[in-house]
Amino acid sequence: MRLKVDSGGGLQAVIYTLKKALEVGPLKLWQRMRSKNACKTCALGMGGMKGGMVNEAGHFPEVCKKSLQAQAADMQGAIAGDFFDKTGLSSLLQLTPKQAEDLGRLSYPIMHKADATHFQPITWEFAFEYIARQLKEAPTPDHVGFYASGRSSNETGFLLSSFARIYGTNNVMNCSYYCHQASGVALKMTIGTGTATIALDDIDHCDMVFLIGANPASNHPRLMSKLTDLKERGGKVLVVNPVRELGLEKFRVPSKPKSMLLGTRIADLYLKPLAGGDIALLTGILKTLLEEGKVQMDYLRAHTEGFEAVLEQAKQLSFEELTSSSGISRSDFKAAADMLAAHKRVIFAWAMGLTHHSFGTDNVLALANLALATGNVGKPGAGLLPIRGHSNVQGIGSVGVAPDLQEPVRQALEKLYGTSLPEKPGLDTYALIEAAGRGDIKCLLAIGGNLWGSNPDSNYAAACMQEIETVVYLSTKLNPGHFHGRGKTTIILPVLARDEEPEPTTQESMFNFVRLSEGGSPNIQGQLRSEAQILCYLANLVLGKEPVDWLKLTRANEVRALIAEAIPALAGLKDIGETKKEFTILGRIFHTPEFKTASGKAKMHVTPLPHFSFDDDALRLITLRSEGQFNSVVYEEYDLYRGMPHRFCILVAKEDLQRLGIKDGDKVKVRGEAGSLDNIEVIEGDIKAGVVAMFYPESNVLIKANVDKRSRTPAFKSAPVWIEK
Ligand SMILES: Nc1nc2c(c(=O)[nH]1)N[C@H]1C(S)=C(S)[C@@H](COP(=O)(O)OP(=O)(O)OC[C@H]3O[C@@H](n4cnc5c(=O)[nH]c(N)nc54)[C@H](O)[C@@H]3O)O[C@H]1N2
Ligand SMILES: Nc1nc2c(c(=O)[nH]1)N[C@H]1C(S)=C(S)[C@@H](COP(=O)(O)OP(=O)(O)OC[C@H]3O[C@@H](n4cnc5c(=O)[nH]c(N)nc54)[C@H](O)[C@@H]3O)O[C@H]1N2
Ligand SMILES: [Mo]
Repeated sequence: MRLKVDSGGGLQAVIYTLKKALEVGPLKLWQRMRSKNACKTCALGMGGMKGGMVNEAGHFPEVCKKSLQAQAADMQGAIAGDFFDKTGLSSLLQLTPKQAEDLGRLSYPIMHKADATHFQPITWEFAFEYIARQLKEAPTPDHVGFYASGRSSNETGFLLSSFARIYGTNNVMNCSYYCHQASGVALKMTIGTGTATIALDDIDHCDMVFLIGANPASNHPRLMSKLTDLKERGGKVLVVNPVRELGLEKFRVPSKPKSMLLGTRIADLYLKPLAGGDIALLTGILKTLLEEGKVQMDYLRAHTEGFEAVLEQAKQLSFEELTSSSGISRSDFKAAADMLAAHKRVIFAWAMGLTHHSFGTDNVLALANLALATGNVGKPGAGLLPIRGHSNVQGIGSVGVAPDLQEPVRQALEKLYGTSLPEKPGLDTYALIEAAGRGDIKCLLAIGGNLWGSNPDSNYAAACMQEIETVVYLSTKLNPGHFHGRGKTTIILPVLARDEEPEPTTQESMFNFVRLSEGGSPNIQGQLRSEAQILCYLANLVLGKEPVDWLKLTRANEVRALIAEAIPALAGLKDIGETKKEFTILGRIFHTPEFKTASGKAKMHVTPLPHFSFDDDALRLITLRSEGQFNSVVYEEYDLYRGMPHRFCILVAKEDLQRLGIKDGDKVKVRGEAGSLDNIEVIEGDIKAGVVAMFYPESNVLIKANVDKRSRTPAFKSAPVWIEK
């Protein structure tokens, strides 16, 4: 019998917490959890100057199993000094994500050269000189790429962007291209800004949440306490998700006695569309509202542009087309339309279920159209909320870790540094992989993350990365990407985590709130350095004192002064080190319907229904996160929520099992466009027929990169696969 719990959160989260506390020491863990540092996991935002486990509204305790998981992991011991002598590359290549994570903290720099059987420890001095030489000797600056995951601070992000641009390239990219890029693009097209239109506080004033393509029960647990609050005050939640996610049906919030004991019902209406069926579903709801005369025409006329064409499209498409393309019945369109029309303050929240498609930008545009047609953008307690991933993914974007700098920022940087910056557009993340495959990248500097593991088509990604002369990783711990995504030469540098850094740093939450982290002392003994220090030393070796004294920038205050000068929205960073005054970025939260477009009106865009050209036998694969993982880092192999006992399972609907003549527990081969996986265990689950789900990153070997033209984000959620007995 397989273990499965009856609700999200609850006792299993508490037991896990106690177990982890015992492993690393309850007092030590408590002190770390309460330290004045922004939470390390998702971008919901927690901690900072108000102390750990306190949210933006000052509420305590905000308990989350995930933040404990990340914290306890950073408190593991160090990898032994002779580990790499004893363990060759061939063994390192066999490590699973969990095994790599469980090795513990990296505490000394290591290097691997082509054809060597082993990594070997090196000194920092050697590492700096080696990397600096590679940067100086690259044929052109555009032969170098810089990648950052969303964990680094604003200060590190700004240093990275400045260093790369002064060095001479715009090849500065971050994990956002595989994450919420489509949201940023679509929001900018619609309202002129690329982030949430609401503050955390707005969730306390909404009367309905439209939650689409997201699983906060596992990935943003603290959003669940907001949803239980909403339910307790009589509000409604509509969920759109091809998988019936247990925690979105019933959730137990550990810090709320009643919810913990009885569980809180979350979804009032749960619609299960086909993966990739969201545009049809959203248009179906819009068409229903239109027919019932419930579209907010006065709002559209006063505050939007382009609505006529969007409404016309909804009129023209037939309910038959919308039903077959979404997999949702006309009566469910009506149920959703009625719920929307009955509520005055609706928040539309989404995550990867919308962005991870080759039409991800259209998905978000279609959602924004519905939010506007119901008059829900630009008033308190209502609006658009992209549920962001990494704890500071939004912040590093705000400080310019992106290939395209906004023109005013670019000009400000040129003025600040008194030098001209490169004009040639930089590569996005997937373009970098392709360029590497062509032999056009000589050096890659990656700050955190797992670029290989986050890529579609793992074998192709490995082959491309292995063409790079020198790959440099800055990392707290090891992951399989360090070995599969190695270059001809690979250097891995051990870094301090946010709460171990000697200098205070800042982070930005998904609600545009900037917090200060005070740093702390290292959890382990070793030769760890901060990311910022490493960048400054390297810049100093490569560029000398030009055009700034890079060594002076090891002091975070100095970097913040530069950011404040270059980016007016972040002027509050100037003296945050002294005042400790955390702040909300101005001009992004809309409580009135006046937007940052040229006309001040929101722009609506027609979104065509996607066309899938797979053969009839193809199933649509969703690759997702299990309950016990953070991106490519796996903490627990068992997914208690979905009853999936290990990483190599496929969730299949009953109808599909019958059609394919297979049953729960069978071992099958799953074939995708890029590769196949044998011995995959079939799990019967509550998932839309025609759709199957597997865990990321293991399933990335199956998927060919099919990227959205506008956001350049791969279709991680609607890839064709075939099941073979
Ligand atoms: N514990 C934990 N927290 C995390 C992370 C983690 O790995 N672990 N990752 C962080 C990061 S970087 C991110 S980006 C976020 C990710 O947070 P999510 O976006 O919630 O993560 P996914 O597991 O990718 O799940 C997406 C959800 O979308 C649904 N879905 C898939 N395809 C479709 C579709 O076509 N339509 C609709 N409507 N739904 C669909 C899936 O069934 C799943 O429930 O979480 C962040 N927080
Ligand atoms: N098939 C499929 N692929 C996907 C996704 C999917 O849903 N399906 N999701 C995509 C998404 S949303 C994202 S955001 C990307 C994730 O892409 P990335 O952000 O590149 O990957 P992570 O797995 O978050 O990176 C984890 C690694 O970061 C390092 N690390 C952890 N903490 C720190 C730190 O404090 N400092 C430093 N320097 N390093 C640290 C550790 O080595 C750890 O193993 O993957 C994408 N890929
Ligand atoms: Mo993400």
